[in-house]
Amino acid sequence: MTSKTYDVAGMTCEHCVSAVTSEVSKIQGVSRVDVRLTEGTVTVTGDGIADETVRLAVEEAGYAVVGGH
Ligand SMILES: [Cu+2]
Repeated sequence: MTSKTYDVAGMTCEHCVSAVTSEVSKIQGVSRVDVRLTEGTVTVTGDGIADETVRLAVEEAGYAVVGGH
């Protein structure tokens, strides 16, 4: 199991946190999603999760992954 943190642009309130958490949680293999509003990040923990899959889920929620770690 690995954890990876992504920067997410556009989150401004708890609704945004819920939307991102909900979409990213749907990804197969994800066991934990931790969105930090003040830092503008989402940390995804699980097995075999591709960066591209996370990026698409964040976009589905209406936000964008920026940069890369
Ligand atoms: Cu919001």
